[in-house]
Amino acid sequence: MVFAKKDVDYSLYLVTDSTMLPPGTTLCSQVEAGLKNGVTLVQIREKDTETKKFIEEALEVQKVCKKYNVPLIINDRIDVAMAIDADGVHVGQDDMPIPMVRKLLGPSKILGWSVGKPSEVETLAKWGPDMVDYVGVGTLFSTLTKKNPKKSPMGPQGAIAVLDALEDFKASWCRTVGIGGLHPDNIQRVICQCVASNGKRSLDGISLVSDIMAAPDACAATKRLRKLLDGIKYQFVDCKLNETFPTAASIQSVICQVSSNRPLVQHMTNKVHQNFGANVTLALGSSPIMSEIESEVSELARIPNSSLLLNTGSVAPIGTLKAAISAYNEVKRPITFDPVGYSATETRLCLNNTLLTCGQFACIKGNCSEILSLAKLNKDKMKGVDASSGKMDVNMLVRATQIVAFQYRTIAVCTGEVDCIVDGTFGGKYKLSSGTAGVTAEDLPCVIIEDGSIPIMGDITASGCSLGSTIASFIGGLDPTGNLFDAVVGAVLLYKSAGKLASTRCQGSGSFHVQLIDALYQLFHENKPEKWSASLRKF
Ligand code: 3NM
Ligand code: MG
Repeated sequence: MVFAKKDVDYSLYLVTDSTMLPPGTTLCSQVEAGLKNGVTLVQIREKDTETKKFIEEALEVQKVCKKYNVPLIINDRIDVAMAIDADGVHVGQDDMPIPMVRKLLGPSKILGWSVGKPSEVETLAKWGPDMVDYVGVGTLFSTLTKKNPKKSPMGPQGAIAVLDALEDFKASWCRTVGIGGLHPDNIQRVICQCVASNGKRSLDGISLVSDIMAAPDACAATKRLRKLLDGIKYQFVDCKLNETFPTAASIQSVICQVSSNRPLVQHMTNKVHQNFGANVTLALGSSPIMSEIESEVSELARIPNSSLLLNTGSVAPIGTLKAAISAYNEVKRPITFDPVGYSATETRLCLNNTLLTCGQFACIKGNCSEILSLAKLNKDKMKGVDASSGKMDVNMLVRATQIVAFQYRTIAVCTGEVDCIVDGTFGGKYKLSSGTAGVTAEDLPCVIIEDGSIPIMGDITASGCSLGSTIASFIGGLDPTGNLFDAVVGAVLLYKSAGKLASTRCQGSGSFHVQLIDALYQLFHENKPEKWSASLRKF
C-alpha cells in the first residue's frame, strides 16, 4: 500500500510499548483495539526486543494496520523498516542523522523526528520539504514511559515555541504531534493552548503510548481520546465563556449571583495576604477558606460554587499546589492564578512556569511587571514582588495582556494605574491543525479601566493579592448561565471604585486598610455599578 504523504492523518498516533501490556492482551490486540476505535497512525517502538522477535511482531502489526488502511512507522530500526517495507521511520535527536535516514528510505516514505526546541526546527527547515515529514513535539508532560528521559517537560509553552519556529522558518510542509504524558485530562487543554502566535497552526495530532497500551480496555480508552480530538469546545469552567462587552446591568447581575450563591473561595496564598484576603472575601458575601491541605482539595473543589485563588507566594509544597489545580480543573471549577513576583528570582520563575503548565486557569492576574514578564516583553528582572514604579506605556501593557490571554487561553488582567482585561478563552473553541484561523493576540478585544492611580494602595500590604480574592469570589459565585468575562471585569471595576472611595475617606494607610473593606462591603451590598467611580472603555 502506498500512502500519499500529504493525506496522512496524524490526529491520533499510537506508539507501542509491550512492556506495559495488561494481562490478557498482546501488542497486536491492543493496536487493533486502537485501530478499530480511531487510531490513525501506528509506530512500533520496542526498545528491548531482539531483532528476530521485533520483525515477527512488526509483520503481525503490519497486517492489522493494512486491514484498517493506516500507515505503520518503525522507531529507530531503519533496517527493520526497510526489511518489512513499512510506511516510514521515526528517529530521535541522538539516532541516525536525518539526511542519512532519508537516503536509505527513499523519498516516498514517511520520516518523523523528535524535536524539543526551535534550533532543531531551524535545522529541519534548512533541509527543506524532502527531508522531515512530521515532528514529535515533546516531552510535553512528565511520563514514566520514556525510561531515560534526556529532556525535562516543556509544557504547552514549549510546544508553542516549536510551532512558532515552524512558522518563522517557513516549514509549512512539516506536520506536528505532541507527545509525553498525554491523557484525557490534559488533551483538550493542549490542543486549545498549543497554537502558533500567528494563529495559523495548532498541533496536527497527539501521540501517546500508555493511555492506550496500558489500558485494560483499550477500545474504551481510544474512544475516549477520539471524542476529545473530534470535539470543538473545551468547557473548562461550568459557566459561559463567550466574550461580550460588560455593562452596568451585566455586572449587577453578577453581584446578584454572588450574593445568592455565596461562593466558597479557597485561598492558597502568601502569609501576608491571608487575613486581609479572608476579610475582603467576607465583605463580598463569600466564604473564605485558607486551606493548603492536600488531602482535602478534592472535597473542597466539589462543593457547589467553589473557587480557587492560587497565589504563588504560598508556602505550600508544589505537590499540593499541583493537586489543587488538578482537582479544580477536574470538576470544572474556576482557578484564579496570581503569579506573585513572577520573574523576581530563578526559584519563583521556575515555580510559576511549572504551575502554569499544570492546568487551565479561568483568570491570570498580575501587576504590570508580572504581566510584562509573562508576555516576555520585560527585559528587566523584577525587583522583589511589587510592580515597578514609573509611568507605563498603555499600548505596551495592552499588548502584554493580550499575549498572556492568548497564550494561556485565559482572561488576563494587568493591574496598575490603568487596568487592562483581555478575554483569550476563544469561548473554549479548539481545532487540530488550523489554530485560530489566523486570529492573533493583537486581535483580542481589550477592556481598560483608566481612572487614575490610587497611590495609597501601594502603602498597604496585600492590596493586589486581594483583587485576586475579589475576582475569585465573583467567578466562583456565577450561575451556570453567568458570564466569566463579566465577572472578572466586574471584580476589577468594583475593586478600583472601592479603592478610590476608601482613599477619599481615610486619614493614612492604616485607616485606608479599614476603609477599603468598608467600601467593598458597601458597594457590593448596594449593587449599583452604574454609580461606581471607575469606568470601562474598549481599547
Ligand atoms: N517520546 P506516554 S515522550 C516515546 O519526548 C516518547 O520525545 C517522547 O509516552 C519524547 O504517552 C515518549 O505514555 C513517551 O506518556 C510517551
Ligand atoms: Mg530513538
